[in-house]
Amino acid sequence: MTAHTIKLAAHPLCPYVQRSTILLQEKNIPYERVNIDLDNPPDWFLKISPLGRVPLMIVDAHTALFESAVICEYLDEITPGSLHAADPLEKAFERSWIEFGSAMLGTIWDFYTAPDREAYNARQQELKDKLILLEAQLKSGPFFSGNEFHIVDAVYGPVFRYFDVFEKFVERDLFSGLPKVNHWRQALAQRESVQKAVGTDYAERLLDFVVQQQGYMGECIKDQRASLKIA
Ligand SMILES: N[C@@H](CCC(=O)N[C@@H](CS)C(=O)NCC(=O)O)C(=O)O
Repeated sequence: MTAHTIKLAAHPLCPYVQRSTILLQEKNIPYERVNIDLDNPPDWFLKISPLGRVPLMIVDAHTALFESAVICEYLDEITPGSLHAADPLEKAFERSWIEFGSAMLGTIWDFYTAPDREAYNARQQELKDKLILLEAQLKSGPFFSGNEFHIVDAVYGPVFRYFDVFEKFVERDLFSGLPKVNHWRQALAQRESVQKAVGTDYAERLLDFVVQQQGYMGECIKDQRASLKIA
């Protein structure tokens, strides 16, 4: 167990923060969490955060680490056992697909902020294309590289969580014809560390955030909420 003290500057919706908290939980590392208002960040955070982003991890009250990939690697290294493949090529392969997970988060953002139906459908097709690529990489499961949960799995837990919340607003066939992806998604949803990476109000908070973006999905959410009030 690490003897370091760890403070995590976080945000309740951030998928990159979720990666860090999943690692903290998987590796049983005690930490203090401080949520940051990203629209109005406190001065102490701005002083030590070079990019003004979360997650930011303060180790032993003096060293600020940023970028979730770096934070996850550090947490993995200071504790026994590794949540990476042991073989260098397999490890590099997992890291490549961690990068792909970040690209996917970019597409998810473009999707839920798409200004109109046409852009929304186009982004959804891009997501489907990415899911098809993922399907081709997966082995027998339940996790990305097999039986063991690795850092790459911590990256995709938050990715798939978006679609649990957006279920009513995506085409039914987004996840169809992808048996390995669906199996993996289910295994991640059942993992305690993945479940605990967000609060119980996550879904409502995320839907509110999407409405604030004033895109096509936001309008669909508003319509759905209005129809629920009438019914
Ligand atoms: N590449 C970064 C991305 C982190 C990131 O984009 N965090 C968002 C919240 S999810 C943020 O802090 N945004 C505030 C800003 O960019 O000003 C990582 O992996 O840690």
